[in-house]
Amino acid sequence: MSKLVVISNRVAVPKARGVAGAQGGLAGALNSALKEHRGIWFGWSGEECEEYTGSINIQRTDGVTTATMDLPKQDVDEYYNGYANSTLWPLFHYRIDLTEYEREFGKGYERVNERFAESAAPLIEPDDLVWVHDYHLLPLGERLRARGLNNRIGFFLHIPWPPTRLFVSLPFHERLVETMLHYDVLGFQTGEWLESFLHYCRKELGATVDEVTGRVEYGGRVTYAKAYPIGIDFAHLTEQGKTEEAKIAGEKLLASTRHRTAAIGVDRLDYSKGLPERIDGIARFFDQNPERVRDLIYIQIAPPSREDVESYQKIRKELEQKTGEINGARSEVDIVPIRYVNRGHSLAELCGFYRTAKICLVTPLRDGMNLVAKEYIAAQDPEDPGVLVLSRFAGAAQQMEEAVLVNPHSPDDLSHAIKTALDMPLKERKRRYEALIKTVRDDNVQDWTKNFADDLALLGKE
Ligand code: ADQ
Repeated sequence: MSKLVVISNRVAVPKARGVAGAQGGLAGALNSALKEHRGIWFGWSGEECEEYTGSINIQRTDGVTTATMDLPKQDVDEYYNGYANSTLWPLFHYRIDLTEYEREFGKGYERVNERFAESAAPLIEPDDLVWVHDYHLLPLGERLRARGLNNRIGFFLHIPWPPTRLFVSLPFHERLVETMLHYDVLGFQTGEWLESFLHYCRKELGATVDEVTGRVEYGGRVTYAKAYPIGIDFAHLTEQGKTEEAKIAGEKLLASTRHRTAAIGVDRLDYSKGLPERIDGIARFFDQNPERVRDLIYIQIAPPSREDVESYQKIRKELEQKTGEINGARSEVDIVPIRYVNRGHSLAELCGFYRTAKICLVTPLRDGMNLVAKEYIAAQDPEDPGVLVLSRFAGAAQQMEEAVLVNPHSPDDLSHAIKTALDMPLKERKRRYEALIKTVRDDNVQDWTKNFADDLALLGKE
């Protein structure tokens, strides 16, 4: 029987799941996938070594085999902090202003992708399905093919694919996309990102593209590109929401609000998540509705990430400063309107917080999908559900139209959405919840995995 080999930048063993949120939504999704198939998960250990040796460390934890390698500091600087997180991440989130085009980063990225290929290839048997994840490893499929692998190899991009006009600002953009066309299946979060990718292939590469089936023919190879919107592990989250830990967390939050409505935000501390813009929206709400300052308390949970990258240090300072300003201007003896917590929480605790908070603000400026939006809905009490305020620019908005959709750049729009959410009658909250819970429950991560793996096994196989 063929096995599933998952390759991503980092691996996260099941017991570490949800602890710091550092791995983002990817960790939970992949652990579910690997438990179902007889899987191996390969990636960087997160550790630095003196010199690259190519040796791998294999472990078996809770039904999942993980294989990891260490990388030297120069690789981490150029590939991870450099090309992945200072070039591709900002560019793919439409932040050309933050994008760094350093030659050394590009070289480091190619070198490390070659290292991934070298170390992963011996783990792959002829019939295995190989599933590569995310922007760190765009060229890996081509590198594996260069080592003679004829396996079915698929790739899923967790973040947006930028419009062609932005993407062409990347030096050697053709080379990068040409390498991607060595995968058999390319997955995107939404139809919008998929369309941008297909547009690029047709317009810039001159590939033969069938927009309906996603078939792309280029250089004698055929690749299928499709949208596979990622979901959450609904059953697991529901279970966690019923635990004593969740109950205690929810009660603790409720007690601390002193009869005010709690609104919550849960995000990795990242400029794509629209955090300073969100705080501006809350400030605007207080300015426009001074009589309601005592009605609302906002809790922002945002553990730091990628702290070695300068733009991440800046966003942290900016958020702390903005929060401080609002609290300085609006606190009273018994109220601090914004609470900013910068540490990780278990999924059970998050479920407790989600259920207690009557409003959730998910307002990224750009986001591949956004799993927090889905987790919040999944954790609600069906008899008294809270309101999701969701950015139009999150991939999730394409499936979750019954949320209160906002333009995260506009403080007025945010302020208006907060007021709408605060005043929404129970009947309307239930109507929206019932529509939203359907997609969150039915389009879950198990289906996502199955859809991708099924297509990877069969799509376009001649
Ligand atoms: P992320 O950018 O990390 O993921 P998101 O989808 O919101 O964004 O996932 C964040 C995950 O981290 C959620 O599961 C959340 O519960 C968890 N998390 C956040 N803060 C936490 C905290 N303080 N403690 C514990 N857990 C915390 C990337 C893309 C997204 C895409 C996912 C999955 O950027 O667009 O949805 O991958 O494909």
